[in-house]
Amino acid sequence: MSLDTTLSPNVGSWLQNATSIVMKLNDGEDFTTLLTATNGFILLGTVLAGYVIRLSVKGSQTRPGEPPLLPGAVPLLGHALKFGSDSNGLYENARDWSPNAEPVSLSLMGKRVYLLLNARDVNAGWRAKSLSFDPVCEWGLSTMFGMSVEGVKQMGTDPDGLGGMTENQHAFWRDALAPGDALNLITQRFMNQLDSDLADYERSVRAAGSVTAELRDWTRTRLGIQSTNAFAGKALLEKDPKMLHKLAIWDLDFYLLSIGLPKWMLSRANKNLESMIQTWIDINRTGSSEVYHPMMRRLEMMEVRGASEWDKGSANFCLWMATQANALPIEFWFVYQIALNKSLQPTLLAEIGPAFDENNKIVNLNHLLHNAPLLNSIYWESLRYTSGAVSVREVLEDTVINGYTFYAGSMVMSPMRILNFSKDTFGPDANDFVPDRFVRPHNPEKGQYNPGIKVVKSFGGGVTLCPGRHFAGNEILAFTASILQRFKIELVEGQKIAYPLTSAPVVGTFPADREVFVRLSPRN
Ligand code: HEM
Ligand SMILES: *[C@@H]1O[C@H](CO)[C@@H](O)[C@H](O)[C@H]1NC(C)=O
Ligand SMILES: *[C@@H]1O[C@H](CO)[C@@H](O)[C@H](O)[C@H]1NC(C)=O
Ligand SMILES: CC(=O)N[C@H]1CO[C@H](CO)[C@@H](O)[C@@H]1O
Repeated sequence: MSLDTTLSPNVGSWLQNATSIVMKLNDGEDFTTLLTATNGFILLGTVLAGYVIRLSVKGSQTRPGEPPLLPGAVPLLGHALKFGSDSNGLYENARDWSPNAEPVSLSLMGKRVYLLLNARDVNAGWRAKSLSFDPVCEWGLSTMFGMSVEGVKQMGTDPDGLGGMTENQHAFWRDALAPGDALNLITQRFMNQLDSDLADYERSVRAAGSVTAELRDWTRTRLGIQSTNAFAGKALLEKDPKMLHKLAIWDLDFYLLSIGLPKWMLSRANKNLESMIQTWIDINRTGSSEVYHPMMRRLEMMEVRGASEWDKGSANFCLWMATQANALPIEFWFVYQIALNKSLQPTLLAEIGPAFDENNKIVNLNHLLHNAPLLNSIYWESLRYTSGAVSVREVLEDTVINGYTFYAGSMVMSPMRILNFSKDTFGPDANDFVPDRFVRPHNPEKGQYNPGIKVVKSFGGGVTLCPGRHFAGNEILAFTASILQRFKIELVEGQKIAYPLTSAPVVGTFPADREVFVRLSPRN
């Protein structure tokens, strides 16, 4: 057993210690005071400092068969400085350094992390039973979603023979959101909201002549309301109309929560989180039966396991977050790219027209999914271009992948963006946003690649492959087509082009590096 696993038995503590130091160094504050301000074993004084230095020496040596260590690890912190300030940049360094994108070792505060950088290794990682997502999930529930440690333990028990709830959630959500009746149900709930909301909204735009809006806020609100109502029923936003705004704050805070800063430094983040959990508890108390029934089913399973009301509220918050966290920024990028390239709109309008009736209500969603090739291409290109998703696993037993040994107690990270930007796969324009990438001919001799959408890994893979991807496609294509059908969308003149802010810590999708203002006016 290696020293580092004994010291930091779970993901929480290593990330906590690694990144809290990094963040503070970035703030330019005094190193020693900062160290003492953090919790976990890094509450050092001088005694533990020696211990940590020993660890980092260990961290900078590889064990037999381990992937080679990325150069540039500094004493004590390893690669943590770069990891904390620009993890995506660190993955790119590793990819550029490693011949054939073979696995690379990192040292983060003495903790070993393996990066998987090519599609074959990533797939092997997803298949390996000895690499587990469950400890990562359990850690996340208590650090970022406010569940009690007791509650997380209760989730792991099995009084009803359905298995631990961290383990069984993958199959549960896969089934609850699977194409067929399950998907139709939640899609219908969404579509019912969408048409009436956009009809109301169109009336207000007509009354005003046109509306100018910051696009990220706008998509967050308009799509966020519809999809939140679809999952929670209207009760949630009626109880607290600021919920979506609070979720946007959580998006900024989750990273601080995850690195385990001391409570006093996190009062805004905790207050915000607690108030969202409380709202989920409150709407349940009123006996609202509008909540999407699989979410209620999860609460019943928690009830059998003895979970508190608080922990059930936290579980619902977590699931709701998953429904919003990526879909909303993807919607932003989708609309932005359409507004940016004016030549796309005529083709798009011709494609989507047959899906609507004379009141601009969608009567044929299938048409949008299957007969609108450019619209679908831009959707998948948005997913590819803005994804910051990283598949994370903990090594439970020593595991061999691609001839390298991954030691128990270490972490494995597979950054999807590295695959998504591979020039081998996507060709010389892999780094550009190409709207028709997935409809153009595949013509490698001319430098034009169309590898098809299956290689876009923005929904992750393995047991944690996003179960919401079918619904996400439905809601995002329906919403985007509806606003194109109803409104002319123009960028306010004189703005610089926005790019993904790849240094931002994200749940899965990078935000834009600037605000974007658009003007909407009714068509015809
Ligand atoms: C475009 C929008 C979306 C993107 C890009 C996205 C992406 C992802 C990614 C990358 C993961 C983790 C995969 C991994 O660790 O390997 C994930 C997990 C998950 N997503 Fe999505 N997602 C989206 C929309 C949604 C929606 C709309 C829902 C709900 C209907 C949803 C529900 C979930 C759930 C429940 C999980 C956890 C799965 C598990 O651990 O088994 N997602 N998603
Ligand atoms: C919500 O209501 C359901 C059904 O009435 C109940 O089983 C569950 O314990 C409640 N959850 C919370 C968080 O109070
Ligand atoms: C707009 O999109 C078309 C179709 O993909 C592409 O050929 C063209 O280069 C794009 N224009 C700009 C300015 O990106
Ligand atoms: C460098 C790299 O990993 N390229 C891969 C990108 O994704 C495709 C499909 O998943 C693979 O075939 C490439 O090898």
